[in-house]
This record gives sequence, structure tokens and C-alpha cells, in this order.
Amino acid sequence: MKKLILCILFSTAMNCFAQLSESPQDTKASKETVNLYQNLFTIQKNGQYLFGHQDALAYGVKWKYVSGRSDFHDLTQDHPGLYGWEIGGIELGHNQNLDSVPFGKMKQFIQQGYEKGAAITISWHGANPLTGGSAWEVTPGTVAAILPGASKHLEFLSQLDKVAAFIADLKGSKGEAIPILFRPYHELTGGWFWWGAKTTSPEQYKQLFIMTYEYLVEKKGLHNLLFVYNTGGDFATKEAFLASYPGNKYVDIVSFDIYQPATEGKESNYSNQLSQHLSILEQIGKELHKPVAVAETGYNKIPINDWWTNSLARGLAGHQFAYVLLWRNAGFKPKENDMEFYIPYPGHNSATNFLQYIKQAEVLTTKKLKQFKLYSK
Ligand code: BMA
Repeated sequence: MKKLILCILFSTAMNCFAQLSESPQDTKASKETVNLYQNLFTIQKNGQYLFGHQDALAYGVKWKYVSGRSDFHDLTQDHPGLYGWEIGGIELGHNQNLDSVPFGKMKQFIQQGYEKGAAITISWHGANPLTGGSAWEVTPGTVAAILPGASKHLEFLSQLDKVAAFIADLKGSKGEAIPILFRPYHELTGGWFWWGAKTTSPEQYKQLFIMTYEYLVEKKGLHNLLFVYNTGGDFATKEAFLASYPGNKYVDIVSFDIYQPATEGKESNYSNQLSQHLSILEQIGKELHKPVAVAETGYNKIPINDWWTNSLARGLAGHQFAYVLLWRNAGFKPKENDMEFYIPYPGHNSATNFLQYIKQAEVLTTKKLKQFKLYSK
């Protein structure tokens, strides 16, 4: 009550209710989006969480585009509770993303995942809008160049138009907009993306996030987005996590990404770090009234047999958060001459342990999600 009174004193009543209730910040959010958001709060309070996988339905280790197939399904005969997709390349008008997934197919996969009752999240490794290079082209002044009034602003808005058109086209069987957990400009604390901390001040980052929110929600009229604020795994305090936070009005979910480094084996500090970071985020989530998420995680190639129960589950244990997403099973990458996969496939050395982990009651897959009906009250 005290919070509500303070809020009304300093803001409009509408904003206060949006901020303090379990409603998305967009007061015009669609019914399905509001229901999804409220169900994320409920899941989190229950001590459960959605288990997600990036690009699950598109390809896996040694296969591509087999209808209904995923490495997850091959192992579990079930599906993830959350699907991650990546739209890098859409801003340039490409017909496939930077990992060669055709956007037409991606739309169908998103519809399939939604119809199965799972949640959908989208990341965006957009090209550098100043140089035309990749998302990893870290050029000083890039964000400054696309903010209102700067030289590349209008060009950047036309890129956002393409993002908006893709999202506007994601429809369920009754024509309703499919709710999307949208995670733009991710891992902002790192120095490897053009929007990262190396070349972008906290003020510039906030402006970029707010500009994007306002353009997509208010100008383009998209009311199916839940905005996910996302840092790398390199923060040690609440203040560090929130340094570039654009404000409660523009954020629905707070999250971070964390990976076990290839160089660390059994003696890794991964579980401890995961757990410590979650403790910080739980506190922030409570104060800001936002669900918490681990938006990307994993250990490439999973070289430890019991990594699932002994590392991942151990780090997550006892925490309240809404979802965790494992990164993509790209398989063999000729350019790097290396394999990339974050969940096992049949025959992999961690497959048995993965099945044991997935069976745990708190790990929500499509089958276990039936009780929630994510998009209904
Ligand atoms: C990275 C790797 C890359 C990929 C990028 C965007 O972590 O998986 O191969 O291009 O994500 O999906």
C-alpha cells in the first residue's frame, strides 16, 4: 500500500497499477500476453520454471528441418516449455537469419510451439547500423548514431519497421497475436556487441531501449511483447546489474546470461555463480515486481556426464525464477571446425543424466505445462 501511495504521488495512477500489479507495462497488452505474464509470476512463485531451448524445431546435431523433430524430442518424447528464436538479419531484409534459418520456416515453428502451449522468446543479433558489419562489430559511436536526431536514426527506424513486420505476422490459429518475450540488445554489460558497455554509455543504452519500446509498442501498435532486460554474467552487485536499466515502465522481465566456459571442467565455479546471480536477481525482481529469468545458459558439448543434475540443477536449486533457456544445437560448424550444442542427443554421454533432470517436477516441459495453459487465466 505504501508503495502504491508513493507511486500515485509521483506518477499517473495508470502507471502505478501497471507497475505494481502483475500486468505487463504495456497497458494495451493483449489478453494472451497478460495471461502469459501472470502465469510466469505464478510459475515462479510455485518454485517451478519453463525449460527452454534455442532453435529446437529447426535443426539439431546432424539433422536439419525434419518436421516435428528436435533433439529434445528425440530424447524425451516431449517438447520444451519455451522456444527461443533469433531474428538477426531481418533488419537487412534478408530472408533467413544469421544462422541460416529461413524466416518463413521460423514463423511456422513459432506458431507450432505456441499451439503446443509453450512460451516463445526472441533475441536479435542485429547488424551494426553504423557500419553494416555484424552485431559483433564494436564501433565507437554506433548507438549514438541511431538515437533521435543522429545521422542514422531514420535508417535504424526502417530496420525496426522490419522487426515490427515480422512480429506482427506471428499469429495463432484464431488470428490472435502470439505473445513474445522480446530480448533486444542482450548481454549489455559485455563488450562484444555494438550496443555493449565498451562503446555505449548507460545513458545511451537506456535511450536506445526506450526508443525501441516506444517505437514498437506505441508507434507500430504491437501489443504482444514482454520486454526482457538482459545482462551478461559479469555483474557482482544489484547496482551493476541495474546500471543501464531503462526504467520500470519499459521492462517486464529481468534476466542474465551465463555459460560454463570451455576451459572449466569439474572444478568449475559455474553453479556457484549461477546461484549467486540468481540471488541478486531475486532481490531485484521482488523490489521491481518483475519475474526473473536465466535467458541463456549452457556448457558447450556438455563434456561432463552428470552436468545437468550436478551443475545446472545445483545452481538453480532453491531459487525462484520463471525460465531458463539452453542455447542452440548448431552441430558441426565448418568455419570454426568445431561442434556447438547445449543439450544432448540420443547416445550423448550426458543423455541419461539429462532425462533424470528433465523429470524433476519443477522443470516445466510442454507436457507438464498442460496444467497451466500459459495463455489463459
Ligand atoms: C552464438 C553462436 C553463433 C550464432 C549466434 C546467434 O552464441 O551460437 O553461432 O550465430 O549465437 O544465434
